[in-house]
Amino acid sequence: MSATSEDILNPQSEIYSAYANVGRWYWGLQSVIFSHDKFVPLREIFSKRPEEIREFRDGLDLHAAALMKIFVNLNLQDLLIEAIQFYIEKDLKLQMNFQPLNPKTEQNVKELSEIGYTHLDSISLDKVEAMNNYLKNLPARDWNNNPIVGKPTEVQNVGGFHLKDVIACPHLLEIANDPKILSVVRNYLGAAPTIIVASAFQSFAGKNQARDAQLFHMDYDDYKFCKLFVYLTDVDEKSGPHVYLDSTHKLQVMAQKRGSFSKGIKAFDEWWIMKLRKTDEEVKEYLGITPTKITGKAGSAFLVDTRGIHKGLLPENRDRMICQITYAVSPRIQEHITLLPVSNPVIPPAMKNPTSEYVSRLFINFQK
Ligand SMILES: O=C(O)CCC(=O)C(=O)O
Ligand SMILES: [Fe+2]
Repeated sequence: MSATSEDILNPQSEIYSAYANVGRWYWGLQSVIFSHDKFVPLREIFSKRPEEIREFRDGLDLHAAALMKIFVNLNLQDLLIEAIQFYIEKDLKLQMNFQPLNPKTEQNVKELSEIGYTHLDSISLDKVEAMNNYLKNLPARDWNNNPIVGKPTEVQNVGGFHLKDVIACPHLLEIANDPKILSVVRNYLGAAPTIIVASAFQSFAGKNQARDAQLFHMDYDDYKFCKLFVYLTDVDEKSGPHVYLDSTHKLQVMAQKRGSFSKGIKAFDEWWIMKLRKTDEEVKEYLGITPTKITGKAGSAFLVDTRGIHKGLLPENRDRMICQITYAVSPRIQEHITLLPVSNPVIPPAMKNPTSEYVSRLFINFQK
């Protein structure tokens, strides 16, 4: 259920605080863009003066309109991310503390940059079990918010959970704030990340047709973003692995494919840009890339830049349970929720630090 505007504007509600912070954030970024010559090239796209950002919606609208323009221009993308990091460090003056890279995490960043995904240390089985035990007692929901756990509908192969339940899942936000993972993400994105999505979903086996995100597609969650996936069930080739087309998150790689496509650039764009879902045959014809299936035991964790072409394969023999966290550079808040109090037992004391406070501010109320 969505909140009313009175809820959002009521200072007593937690929803107010998340949205008010997002409004202030957008206002602050505009101030940076308008007060430093270095960021002049961004003003054509981020054209509103700070005083025109009166509430979070003004910021969200401005950024929604800017997304595709920044997406296709790597110079502007880098400059925007620099402005965001400048804003966080120099204006917000947040004392965040991301772990320095070590050889392993440096390799993670390199793989994300070059291939588009990277494997992380597995989550321990006791944590996975606690997460599964928690989730299996909750109703999954379909796109209309109706509970469907264990009984997939005719037209839907995947069931998700309510966001308010997902954020209270044992270990999930703790894993999402793991200092090693945050260090990889921070270094990959180029700015301190904001978690904008926390989700858990079950893909049902035995359906006869792949649907929605089970077909190849790209995500457009933010200017730069990546997703953490954690398998909560064993995933082999037949139980719904995440499937990725290596390096398709790189504009340079796609530009090269586009330029050399036998049927021309126009045909390529109609497929790459305009067609939401892409078939396996098309992938072969347009890109000639063999898909990588990411398999792994329950507890396997990996980061993916899902700006590249990907899907979750329809499971044949066993349901797949997975959870997913999206890290972005801007606070593209997606759903009205009551924030989880930081005093909730699923939040370990070590998370009460300025880094997690920034990263998780759309989901956790650090004042409560
Ligand atoms: O289910 C999967 O493996 C991928 C789902 C997906 O497309 C996404 O989370 O962006
Ligand atoms: Fe996706």
